[in-house]
Amino acid sequence: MTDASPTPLPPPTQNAALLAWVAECVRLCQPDTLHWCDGSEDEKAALIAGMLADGSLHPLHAARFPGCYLHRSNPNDVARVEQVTFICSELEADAGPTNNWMSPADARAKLTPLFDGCMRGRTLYVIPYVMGPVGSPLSKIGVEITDSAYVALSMRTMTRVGTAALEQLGANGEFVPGLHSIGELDPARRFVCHFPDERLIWSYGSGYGGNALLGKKCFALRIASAMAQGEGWMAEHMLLLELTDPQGAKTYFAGAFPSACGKTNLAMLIPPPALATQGWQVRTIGDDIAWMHVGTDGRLWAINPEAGFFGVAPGTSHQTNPNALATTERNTLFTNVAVTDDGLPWWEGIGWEPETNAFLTDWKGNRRPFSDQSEPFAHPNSRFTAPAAQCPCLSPHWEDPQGVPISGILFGGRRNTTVPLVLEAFSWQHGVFLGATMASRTTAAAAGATGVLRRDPFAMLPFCGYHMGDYFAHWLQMGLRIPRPPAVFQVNWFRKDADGSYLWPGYGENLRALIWMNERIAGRGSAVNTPVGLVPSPGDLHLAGLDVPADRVAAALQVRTEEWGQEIPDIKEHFARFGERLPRELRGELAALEQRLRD
Ligand code: O2Y
Ligand code: MN
Repeated sequence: MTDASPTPLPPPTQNAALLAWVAECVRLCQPDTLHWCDGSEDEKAALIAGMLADGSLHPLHAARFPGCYLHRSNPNDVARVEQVTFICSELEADAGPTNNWMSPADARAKLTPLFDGCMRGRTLYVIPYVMGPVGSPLSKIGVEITDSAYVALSMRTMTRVGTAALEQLGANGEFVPGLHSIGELDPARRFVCHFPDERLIWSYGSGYGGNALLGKKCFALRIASAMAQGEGWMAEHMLLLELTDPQGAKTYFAGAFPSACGKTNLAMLIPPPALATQGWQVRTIGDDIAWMHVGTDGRLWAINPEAGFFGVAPGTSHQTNPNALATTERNTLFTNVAVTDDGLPWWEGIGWEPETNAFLTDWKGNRRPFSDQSEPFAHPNSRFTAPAAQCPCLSPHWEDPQGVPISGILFGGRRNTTVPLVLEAFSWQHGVFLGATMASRTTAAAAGATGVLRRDPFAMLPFCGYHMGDYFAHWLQMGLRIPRPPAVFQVNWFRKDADGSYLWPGYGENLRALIWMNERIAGRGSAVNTPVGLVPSPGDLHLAGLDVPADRVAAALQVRTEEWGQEIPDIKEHFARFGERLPRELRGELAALEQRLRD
């Protein structure tokens, strides 16, 4: 429904709180036109037509990529911006040492003048959306107001938008409001502010991904994590996958990995032929975010709150992730990839090369010969926004309203050394210690230096909406509330030998670690008790058909106490940041680890 005053149409909801907030935003932002998104196909066609006309969308090869388009973001706006992402709790202490903090009053004082009149000459889109399966008791409603048609189009893929959301909201339901404007796309006037006490989001000055699609990192992680702490559930930066064994038994895993560590690849894993023949299967539930609640049966049940994938394009190929590639063959919005002269999307690591005399248009819109390799053609953080429903390996249970029961939780990261391929925690509390001390080498997913080792507890460093020490305590508390808790594992697909070569081939072969975890969960698999956890010996892994020398498998699994010893000072420094709010149980786990290493 589009409304250009002075002939207002009746709004499509009776929800007084929503109507009041929309009116307040209209007064503040002063758009020329107001559009309530209904989620219809006509609306999608109109958004696309408008963006093609204004040049913010480019058609791709219609026969090879039906319904697919390319968008180029401003070159100064290509990733999440952690340095201008704020948690605006009343007390600075409640945002904790890992978040930027601004007082709610200061945030309002800073951002109100930016929003004031910012939508003059623009359309204000009201996007009601559901995070989670429509009608699920675990799903939640958000409403994003934005002046970006790109955001309105992307939200349709990443969430369930429109009438269904307003129906679920009803006249009195609660929603998380998020106000967004691209503003002038000036990095100096860019802010992503979260008000956890009010459950409100204000984002100004960026049109890119997680800064602008407010349902994703802002709501489903930062605001939801604060809600979950108060309400006794968990909002986590986790993939969800379904493992089916040759007998047809299904086991569900959740996995936390820092940004761009292969979460999407693991969620869409293709078993190696020897294991596929035996009947092993992996199906996807989600690739980025999990909301988890304790069920009446005492298990932890998880939903994927999202409806699409916002995946990293570079490196995605038929070799690395054929399922992701197949998902993006239609109805997909590509952002900041390159394009061939005949309209094919292209990126580094896509698995095929254009002719050497071919020309490509790079992510900045510059056409140059492919032989000019002076800089990447696709931005390293270029993305595809694709509907989950198109994923060939999607689990039929991905939208089950009650979620799926989680039997195993994985914590992973990019570690060249120290962390073995897989280990099992001794207990839930030890698992929380493993999550709290996770570390990984940084990638291009967020602005900032890449290749630096940083502690990223639970892969939530950029996404925890409150004090990280309290978040650790929440995890410990949840352990007491889950009568049948999942087993916890740490994994590392990225360990290297002394020459810098990966010891483990990764990708589909990671299924072998999953199978061992499955065996442990079932009470069958054996393990060696080491100071850092329960580790399989090479003979405990299902290695049929694996083309890796035995000594390299052994090296991938090795626990070297001297390397772990070197971790201790770094973990102490990391823990020191949380001061009094570091749960004493974690201090105890650290002391116990030191003792075991000494023994
Ligand atoms: O949200 C962005 O702007 C890019 S980063 C991203 C995108 C999809 C899923 N996860 C992430 C992440 O940084 O964790
Ligand atoms: Mn992510």
